Amino acid sequence: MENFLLLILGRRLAGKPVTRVYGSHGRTKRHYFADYKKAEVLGLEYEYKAVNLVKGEQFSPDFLKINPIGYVPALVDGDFVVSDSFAILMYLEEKYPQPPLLPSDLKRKAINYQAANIVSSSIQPLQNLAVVKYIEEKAGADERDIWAKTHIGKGFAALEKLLKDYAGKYATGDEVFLADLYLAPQLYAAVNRFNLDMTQFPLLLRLHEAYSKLPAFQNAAPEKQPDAPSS
Ligand SMILES: N[C@@H](CCC(=O)N[C@@H](CS)C(=O)NCC(=O)O)C(=O)O
Repeated sequence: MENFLLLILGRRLAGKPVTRVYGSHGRTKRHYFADYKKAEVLGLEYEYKAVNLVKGEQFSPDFLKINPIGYVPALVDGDFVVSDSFAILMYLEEKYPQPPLLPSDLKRKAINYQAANIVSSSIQPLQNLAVVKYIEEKAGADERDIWAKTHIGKGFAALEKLLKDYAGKYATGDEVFLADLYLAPQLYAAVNRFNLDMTQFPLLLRLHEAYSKLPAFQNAAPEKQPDAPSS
């Protein structure tokens, strides 16, 4: 497909204004589904536009107009455009405050920010498509895998320690909050894409299992996206 704009997939409500989310099913790279996960939790109708990262559609002139850095996710709400999962989530949070994405307790809120940032700043960028592709080209597939597992493992070891005093059914209690939205796709990637040995991270493994039982998370899984390969 030449032009991602032609890939109008996902749900639409005829005649109703819709929020549009640009994303990727993420079969071969990180699964940042937090953006539309939030929409799934809220039950918002949105139109999903697939951007094929392996084919480089993120660098097409049309997509670069939406997000000049060439990353998904991006959100278009009417004539407003915003990119980066954190900015998208905070925008949706303020626009639709219920159910809240953060706990009211100050300290738990801070732990949510910390966990989300460990994923988005200290894990995900090190295993992003462009990075692992570069390492594979320079040093081969084995080095690529070692690199990815090392950096995911380092972040997971920190998260395992951080969350042990806060976790309930989910990362910071018995409700799904911001930290869970970041952890779920990172755990999914670690298990399904990088085959990380999760026995070292029993708390995170338990959270991964808990997320897999939630319908909103199931709907946001890469294989459920309209552009997921059938095999
Ligand atoms: N900080 C950004 C990171 C976005 C990002 O790295 N997106 C990846 C997919 S998960 C991407 O578009 N990669 C394309 C590439 O590496 O060329 C966010 O949280 O939205």
